[in-house]
Amino acid sequence: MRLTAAALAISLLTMPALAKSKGVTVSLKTSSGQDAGTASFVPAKDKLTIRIKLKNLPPGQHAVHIHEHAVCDAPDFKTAGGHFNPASKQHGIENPMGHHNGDLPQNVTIGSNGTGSATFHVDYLSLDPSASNSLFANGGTSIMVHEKADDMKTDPTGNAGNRIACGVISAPK
Ligand SMILES: [Cu+2]
Ligand SMILES: [Zn+2]
Repeated sequence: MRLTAAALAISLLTMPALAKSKGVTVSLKTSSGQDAGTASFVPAKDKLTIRIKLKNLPPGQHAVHIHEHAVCDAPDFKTAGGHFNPASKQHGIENPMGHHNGDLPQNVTIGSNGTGSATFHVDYLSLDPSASNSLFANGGTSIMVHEKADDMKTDPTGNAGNRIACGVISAPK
């Protein structure tokens, strides 16, 4: 009896708490279906911490964005739609008319071994399912890596070129 009650208490406590406090981790795939690493999204006070650990990508600087649909159809990933933009702004952290909620403050650098990582702390994205800036809004969003760097100001794409890796972000079930 005691064991059963304890197990029930643990499952009741951990299941909703997991989604709320620990966030989500998603996997990315390249255009050819290779593993491109992971992105984790963890709430921290009034901010969201985004950590990306990428692999199997070409060396250099690459834009990373949150796109508006939770769909990553290879090879071009166009089904992910444009940048996540619930506030109807223009593209770019350095654009006076910006920025999209899906814009991140830095590019990621991929080294000669094809791997790279970055951490972002942003106050304009959340995991709160009832918020308009939630990554889970309207069925979810996606995280995208591009072939080129984001210039942080050119609307609507930052001149970042083709989409080379994508991961679906959806609420934990
Ligand atoms: Cu993008
Ligand atoms: Zn944008």
